[in-house]
Amino acid sequence: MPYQLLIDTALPPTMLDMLGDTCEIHFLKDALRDEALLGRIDGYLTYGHPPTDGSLMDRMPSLKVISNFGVGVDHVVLADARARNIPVGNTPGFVDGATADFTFALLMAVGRNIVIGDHYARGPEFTHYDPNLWHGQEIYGSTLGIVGMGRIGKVVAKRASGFEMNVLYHNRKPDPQAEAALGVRYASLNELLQQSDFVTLNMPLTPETRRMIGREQLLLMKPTAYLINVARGGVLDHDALLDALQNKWIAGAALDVTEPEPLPRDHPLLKMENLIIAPHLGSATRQSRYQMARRTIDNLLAGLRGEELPSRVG
Ligand code: 8YV
Repeated sequence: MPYQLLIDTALPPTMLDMLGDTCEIHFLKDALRDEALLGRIDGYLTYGHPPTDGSLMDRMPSLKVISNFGVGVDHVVLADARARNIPVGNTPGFVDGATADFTFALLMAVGRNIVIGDHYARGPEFTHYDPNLWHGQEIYGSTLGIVGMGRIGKVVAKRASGFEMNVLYHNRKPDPQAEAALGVRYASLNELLQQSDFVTLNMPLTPETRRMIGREQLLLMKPTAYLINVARGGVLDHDALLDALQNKWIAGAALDVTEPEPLPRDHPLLKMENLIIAPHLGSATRQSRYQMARRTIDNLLAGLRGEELPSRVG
């Protein structure tokens, strides 16, 4: 008898191959209208960040495991899963390099006007080379402030050393090992915001980090500085960011994540020229996606068999 598996979004062929004939797959949107089906679900693979709390878990009394594709599980109420003895798996370690690379891709793109320059170079206004245009912020030798010195933050710091950047970081508490290994310096959030040419947000979304960067924090940044968010949209107040970009409190921003995601198509942020936005591509490489898929399926199958999950987050 195959296991009954719930998914929220269609899985790619690689993941279907990994599952083989172990599971019969059902879509969340159908199961939500069919209590009998929900009652038979053994495993839930969260692929597209579906909000998952105790009220949904209670409708799945046979649920043995929730396996999340990705490391961030802010969309799953872990306390509710714990209270119901449902293990939750995630994919730590498989997104770090790709997400740090993408942090740098956004940092360089926004600091060196790559997107706006691309539009200009394709448009009718580009009639002759003009050295007066698109002066960016030097990356080499500038100060990078990393908010969140976890796995991804540390890889960002390694990338920064290649650019001979001066790196400040802010974390819940100082990390002397990271300081020794990476040559980074702990700073209060305010000091980091005041001194950095680039601020990258690399922390998880938790009740403590929700809206950690708002009006007060953006006003502390240099008018020549850039903000990069590859964490979760919820760590940043988007209304405050709009004010910051419109009133030139900062030079620009680059977002890989937003809240909501996507932003409504008529959201005023989408009209800002000093903003670059990407559709949550931080870990979107063939290599990372494959490894994330492997760990997601391994967590799922272990949970279905009542075994310890290779990566259990809650
Ligand atoms: C993933 C991410 O692409 O791992 C995470 O937490 O944010 C991304 O790298 C995403 O979660 C998968 O849907």
